[in-house]
Amino acid sequence: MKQIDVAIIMGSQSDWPTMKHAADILEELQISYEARIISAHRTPERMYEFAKSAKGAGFKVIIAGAGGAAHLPGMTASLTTLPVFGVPVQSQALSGEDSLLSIVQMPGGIPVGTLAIGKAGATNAALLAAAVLALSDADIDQRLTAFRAARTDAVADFPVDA
Ligand code: RP5
Repeated sequence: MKQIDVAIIMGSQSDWPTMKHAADILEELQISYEARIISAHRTPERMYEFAKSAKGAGFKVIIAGAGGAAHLPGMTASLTTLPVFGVPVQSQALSGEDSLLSIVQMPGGIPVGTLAIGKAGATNAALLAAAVLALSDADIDQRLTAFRAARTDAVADFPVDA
């Protein structure tokens, strides 16, 4: 069975438009991933099963997105030693500040690498996952380096009128 490097998990189907930005980056960098809906409060047993078996299944990094009282990244991190990157999804009630604080304020001992709210966070979670994988994969390192160089090349020296 082919090993999949990154698991993208999210609390709800409604998180997918945000988390798809992580998937898009991983596809661009030709990094294998699997995206799943896993809710800490609606499907806690699915979360437990996934997190306990993720390392054995060959995943190397977990990207976890959730909104509101966003327990998923922290609970997942408590059940595995794989690196977990948390993406605060923008909530309707509090614009994602609730998600951010829920994910970022982990007590010392169980780390969740927390990204920005929304699209930027999902994008950067994928780039961080790529950076982790690039440490032991020269092909990914090359593609990530080229990705970054393209962003640099895209910046003009001088502004122009729109
Ligand atoms: C969280 O509740 C999810 O991560 C989602 O961001 C939020 C709202 O979920 P839905 O009510 O849209 O399913 O568990």
